[in-house]
Amino acid sequence: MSSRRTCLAVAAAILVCACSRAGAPDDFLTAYDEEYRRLWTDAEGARWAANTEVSDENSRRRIAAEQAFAAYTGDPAVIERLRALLARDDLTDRQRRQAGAAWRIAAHNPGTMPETVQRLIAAEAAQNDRLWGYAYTLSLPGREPRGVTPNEIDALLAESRDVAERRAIWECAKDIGPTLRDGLAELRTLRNEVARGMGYSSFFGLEVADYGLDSREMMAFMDTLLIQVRPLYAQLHCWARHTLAARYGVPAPRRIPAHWIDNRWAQEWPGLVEDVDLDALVADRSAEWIVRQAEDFYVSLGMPALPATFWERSDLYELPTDSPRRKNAHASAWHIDLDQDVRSLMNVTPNFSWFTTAHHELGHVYYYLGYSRPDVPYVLRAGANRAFHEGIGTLIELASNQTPYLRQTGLLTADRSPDRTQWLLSQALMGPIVFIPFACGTMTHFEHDLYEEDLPPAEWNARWWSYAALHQGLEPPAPRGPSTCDAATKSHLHDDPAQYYDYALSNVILHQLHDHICREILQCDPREANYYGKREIGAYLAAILQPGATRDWRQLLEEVTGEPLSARAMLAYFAPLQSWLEAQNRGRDVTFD
Ligand code: X8Z
Ligand code: ZN
Repeated sequence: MSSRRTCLAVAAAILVCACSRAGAPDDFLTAYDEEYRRLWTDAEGARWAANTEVSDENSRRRIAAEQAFAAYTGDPAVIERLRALLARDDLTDRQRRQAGAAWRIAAHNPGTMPETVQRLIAAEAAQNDRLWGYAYTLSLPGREPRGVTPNEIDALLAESRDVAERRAIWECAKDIGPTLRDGLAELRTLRNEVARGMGYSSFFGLEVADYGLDSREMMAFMDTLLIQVRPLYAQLHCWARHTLAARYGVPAPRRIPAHWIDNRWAQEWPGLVEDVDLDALVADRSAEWIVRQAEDFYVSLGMPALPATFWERSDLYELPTDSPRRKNAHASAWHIDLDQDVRSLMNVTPNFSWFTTAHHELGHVYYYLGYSRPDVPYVLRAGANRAFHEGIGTLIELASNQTPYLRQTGLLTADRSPDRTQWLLSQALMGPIVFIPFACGTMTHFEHDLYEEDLPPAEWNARWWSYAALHQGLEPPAPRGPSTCDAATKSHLHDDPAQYYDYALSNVILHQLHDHICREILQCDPREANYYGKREIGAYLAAILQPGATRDWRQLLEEVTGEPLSARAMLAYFAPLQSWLEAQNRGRDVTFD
């Protein structure tokens, strides 16, 4: 390890000497880009191995590769060179973006505080193993405890109509929380130390800086979105708590008990619309069919078939229950070599959630392939911003949820014609109207306080539930004891930290794109769109994907949608639900706070 570190330091010194003469930013940026790509490929490959097979050996390799990556990208000499570059006023826009991206990479692992960075890398790897090595044990009332996978937990919540049983399943899903608390506290301290050492308000501020915003500006936008969505959310919440209370034969409570909802965090509310049984649509298909069908969607838009290596190297399906291998249970997409080595890690089983998730993940993969072109430097092979990256996949998720497409795939048979309002209701419950209170409210406010306020672990659970009550109108099945740590059950806090607002913003952006596509290309009602086979849509999307991070995201957004960042299109999409819900809720108090 140390010899590699020395070699890299020497290489960095040569780079700095060779490039410190005036007028040579390109020499430095080109040399940086090559080295960045080489070290990224090693680190990403090692992270892939550690996520597809949790083991001490994979963890050790990951730490070594990440330390090598950090040693170069955060080398004090590289940081100085970047600082000097960014102070110049003669850089081209491209050079400034390259240097800015390299600066933010350095800010995550600055060699100016090597011990903190080393501890952070080791702590991240250890937390990953705790998170994905965890084995859930379910103790249902009157039955023997047994091991369950996250997919099984989700399936049980989707099926059970017994409230006591649901509570046991929900509590089983939360048992992992306390095992992650100390690790998260350590990560928070180290992440903040690094970010503050580089001049950011906190680690939250460092992550937000990718958007050209500070923490306060991001939180102000989150609060605006919450206010905009609230009138429809309040109606939806009121309708849902009455519908669920009737299902469980009890009076409607003011807040929804979390174990009544099929999703472990109530970030989406499936299974509530009797007319729209989405899981039944894919129940007789195979997991393989689901992923192939998602690829077929993109190919129909004129995008290339996925590289053969995607199918050879990805890890797409759930492991058998008795498998000794432990892998990451969450869906993700990977750009291993910043070129054609693209992969996805999923646990697909035939249900509608994995059907949409497969479309979502391939969105990331097609974004990777879109900007992997010679004129996009490696360091700018990223989304216009992170929300764009999430938005493309979620746009295609929305497109895959439209009835004309589902008819075309044969999933929705000719004898079934779901009511349009019920379909839209289901989309609101599974999409942004329910998601934004979780994403902008509970998650982002909690992570903001975690980092910006250094919230002590003893206060985490109370803060988490106070946000869940305020924004989602949610409460735990019973008061949570001092040993619980429910926020820590959300994997993003550990391995995708201080970035959850990406998903909220992606919903806003994707609706802007969808609105534009429906108006300008398909000329159709946005709720009745069929993208399938429309190459013009593929060309429109390719123009967004191909520049990667070489363009300013605000300019790009205005150029491709005709408007700045705005929830207008998203709210217009769901507007027809407002009067229907108001009629359903007549005479009920829709407030929950
Ligand atoms: O984490 C994800 C993606 C990762 S690429 C599957 N999502 C968030 C979540 O699951 O919490 C998508 C929507 C929100
Ligand atoms: Zn995603």
